Amino acid sequence: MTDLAPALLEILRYPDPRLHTVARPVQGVDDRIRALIERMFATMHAANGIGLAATQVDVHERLIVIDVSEARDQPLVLINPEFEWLSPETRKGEEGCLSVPGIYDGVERAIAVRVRALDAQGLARSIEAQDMLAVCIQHEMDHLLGRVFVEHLSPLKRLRIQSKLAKAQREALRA
Ligand code: K1U
Ligand code: ZN
Repeated sequence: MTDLAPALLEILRYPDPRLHTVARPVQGVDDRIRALIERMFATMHAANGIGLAATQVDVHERLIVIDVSEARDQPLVLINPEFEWLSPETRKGEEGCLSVPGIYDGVERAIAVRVRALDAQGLARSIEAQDMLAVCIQHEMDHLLGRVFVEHLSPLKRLRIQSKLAKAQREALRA
């Protein structure tokens, strides 16, 4: 028997207004959600990302997949995540986003977090994270609130990014 690879999902691109939708809680962790999780991991890996929020694939439910490991063998699923604690200490680090391709800039984030969430079996977990995992969780939790990382940057930087992306899109259409 051959296992079919999960179908990839389309990732919304900034400034698509759907990226500003606030996600609603997942009502039940069932086979529909588990199939979505599988497709989100496949989509994230195919795009060489370390995280993906359901918002980015136009599903407006509180669901995140993450894998910050080098070997891509430490998948983390956060369903209905809520912060329990954010460290008062912050650090500015470089971020990217699969919805804002080719743009990287510094964002100030808490250096450690604790999050409560359900896993893919529907079990409640409390996860402590630091370094890249903590940054990635904060970035993805922002997506669920309809926030894209460029909204942490100055209005001037945001304008420059928007025109750079519009130019790239015009060139792609002409090619
Ligand atoms: O949400 C996303 O679009 C995924 C995003 C996650 C993320 C990367 C870096 C900092 C915070 C959150 C990405 O995976 S962007 C592409 C990427 O693989 C990457 C970019 C910069 C550093 C490390 C990874
Ligand atoms: Zn992102």
